[in-house]
Amino acid sequence: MSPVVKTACTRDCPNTCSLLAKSEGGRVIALYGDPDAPTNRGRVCRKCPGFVKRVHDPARALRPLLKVNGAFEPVSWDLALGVLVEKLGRLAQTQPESILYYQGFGSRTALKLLNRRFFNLLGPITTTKGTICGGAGQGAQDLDYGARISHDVRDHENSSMMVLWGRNPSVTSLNLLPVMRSLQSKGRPVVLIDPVHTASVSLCSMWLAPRPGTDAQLALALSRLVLEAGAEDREFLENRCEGFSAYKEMVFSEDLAARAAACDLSQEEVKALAQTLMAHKPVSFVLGWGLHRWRESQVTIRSIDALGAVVGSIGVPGGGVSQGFEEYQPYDWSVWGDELRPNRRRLFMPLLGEELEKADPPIEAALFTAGNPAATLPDSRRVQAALRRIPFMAVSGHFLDDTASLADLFLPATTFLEEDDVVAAYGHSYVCPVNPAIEPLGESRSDFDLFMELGRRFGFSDYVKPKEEWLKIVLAPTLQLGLSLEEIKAGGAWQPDVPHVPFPDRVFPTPTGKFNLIGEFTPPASYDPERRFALMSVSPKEWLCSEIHPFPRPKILPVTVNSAVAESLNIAEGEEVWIRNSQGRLRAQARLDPELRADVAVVPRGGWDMDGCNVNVLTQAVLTSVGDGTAYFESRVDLEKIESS
Ligand SMILES: Nc1nc2c(c(=O)[nH]1)N[C@H]1C(S)=C(S)[C@@H](COP(=O)(O)OP(=O)(O)OC[C@H]3O[C@@H](n4cnc5c(=O)[nH]c(N)nc54)[C@H](O)[C@@H]3O)O[C@H]1N2
Ligand SMILES: Nc1nc2c(c(=O)[nH]1)N[C@H]1C(S)=C(S)[C@@H](COP(=O)(O)OP(=O)(O)OC[C@H]3O[C@@H](n4cnc5c(=O)[nH]c(N)nc54)[C@H](O)[C@@H]3O)O[C@H]1N2
Ligand SMILES: [Mo]
Repeated sequence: MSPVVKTACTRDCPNTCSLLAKSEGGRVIALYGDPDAPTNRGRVCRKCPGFVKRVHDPARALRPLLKVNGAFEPVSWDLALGVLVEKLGRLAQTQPESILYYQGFGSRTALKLLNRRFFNLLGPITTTKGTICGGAGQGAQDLDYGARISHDVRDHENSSMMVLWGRNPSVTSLNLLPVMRSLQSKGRPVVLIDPVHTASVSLCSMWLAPRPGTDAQLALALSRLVLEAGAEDREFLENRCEGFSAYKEMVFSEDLAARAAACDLSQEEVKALAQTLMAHKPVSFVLGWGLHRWRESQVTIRSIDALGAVVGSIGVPGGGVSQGFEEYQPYDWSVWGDELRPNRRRLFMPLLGEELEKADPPIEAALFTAGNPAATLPDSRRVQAALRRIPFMAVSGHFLDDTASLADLFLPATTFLEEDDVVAAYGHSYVCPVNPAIEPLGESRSDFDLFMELGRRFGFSDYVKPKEEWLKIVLAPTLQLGLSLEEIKAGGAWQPDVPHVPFPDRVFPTPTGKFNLIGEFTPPASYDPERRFALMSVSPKEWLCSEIHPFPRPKILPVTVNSAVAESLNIAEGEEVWIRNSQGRLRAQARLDPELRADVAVVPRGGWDMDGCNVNVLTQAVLTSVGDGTAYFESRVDLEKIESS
């Protein structure tokens, strides 16, 4: 009989689904949902079967490769590590700041805390700051609540209404689908707010498509209608909030007509949503990461937090403005070892191209793990040019993607199906086992094995420890709460210290103990207003970020636009178009959707530059003003039919 192991998906996705992996003769032959897991309960998403193919894809790079005269040649691990240790060792002695470590978002398991520890032991090297994922939301909620703490996914069943705001659960949040269905079966509305006509629209009871980036106006309009009706949570606003009078003044500074016009919704739509909010309490607001990708994301998110306060959602069962969980919550963060190097240099990840150009001293050697910055960072051509200038670049990954192909040294990494680890989630609070379904393929090595070997070669004797010992150290805070590693490894467990309902006493970890209401709002100016379309590079259903696999990778980027707008531009379904802006242009294939807003062009994110599918050729590198996130969606474009000659 083929062995079956319990494991979990470690891909960068909020669901962190518990899985069963079946193998035969060193191959994974099936991967499916663990029916015993309380999170995904046997379900998996469209990406899951692809992971098996990805692991065994003939294109996977399974040997260390060294670039000689511009071409990769297979070398032994011993030689590869020798080269890496020589470069890092020499620079660590002379100018540690000229070493860069870049840890991507590809995999954030417990043992991956040790990657950064190695570099902290090595010296005051350069690393990154800021994020290309969810920093803006975190920063915004820290301002309001003092800490970003979401309602447990199990608490959403207590909601009388759910508002999904800038989230696409049909693609990215499988675990929310049963809750959405269950609420609706009891007559409880599930509302979607998204400028894009996504696959989630048909799963919801109401859909509002505001002008992208203007959601704060909608939230303020809704607050005004609730306050005018006297349906607000006055006790909370007056006694548990800072800044109610300034907030109220801001809310009443514009009328409904002006706000509705600003977010390009009809007054009737806004009123209908306000009525629904007032008729169904408690409301859970569930935010997505789409909201984070605007320069002034914090205004949007803080306005939604404030709306949550107005309708009485804060600190009550079935309420909340939930945005995600701290995936490092179960771990002892001191393992990172950052206190060893408090003043080291950090380059902004969202601005990496420019940061590398300016770096003084310049980066001489870099190691990239679990990231594909040449494709996933904004303004990617500038990033690529800067990466090319790094004299020695090492990449640990799975495929020779846009980043790996620029490397001087490639180190083959294992996938999660070959790893022994533990993983927590940013979409729920269940800690999951990562158990190997198969032995590492080819010569691939886990990050853990790579870094332990580097530690050994550098003589970091306290660093080099067996895996189980490190797991117990990293997980110490959780194990102290009574869970055992054996229990986690046998199928997972809920984190004991995560509340179902945060802030139940309505006291907040802010300086005053009160919830901070946003008090200032200047409508953000559009970044590139003369261009017709907001370029919405959203999560594709079939793959995750740049981990495209293994069906022949698309060689042309699909772009979806409104049908009438396409017609006015003389563009028909399937025709080729240029998507262009001041940064560059990309060839794409038009898809038409009559229900899409007229001012958006929607493309899947994560495509590779070598396939001509990398949308980040066109995205500007702009930091969010709070949280050091990346304002990918500020970029605007025009479309133009490519006339066949
Ligand atoms: N299949 C699949 N799953 C994934 C991923 C993937 O690439 N593919 N990526 C993973 C990662 S890294 C993350 S961070 C999560 C992301 O999970 P989600 O946040 O659910 O996904 P996104 O597609 O990034 O954004 C969600 C929606 O936000 C909308 N949006 C953008 N701007 C605005 C705005 O101004 N207002 C409003 N109301 N909506 C807006 C977009 O149109 C989009 O449909 O998913 C994870 N899961
Ligand atoms: N235009 C646009 N761009 C975006 C976004 C957007 O909305 N629009 N969203 C952004 C978001 S939310 C995110 S999270 C980022 C993600 O961007 P990245 O951090 O670059 O992550 P991935 O694209 O998932 O690439 C991960 C790489 O690491 C490798 N890998 C996976 N697991 C491991 C491992 O355990 N060890 C090692 N050594 N390698 C591993 C994979 O093979 C893959 O090559 O993209 C961002 N880019
Ligand atoms: Mo992300």
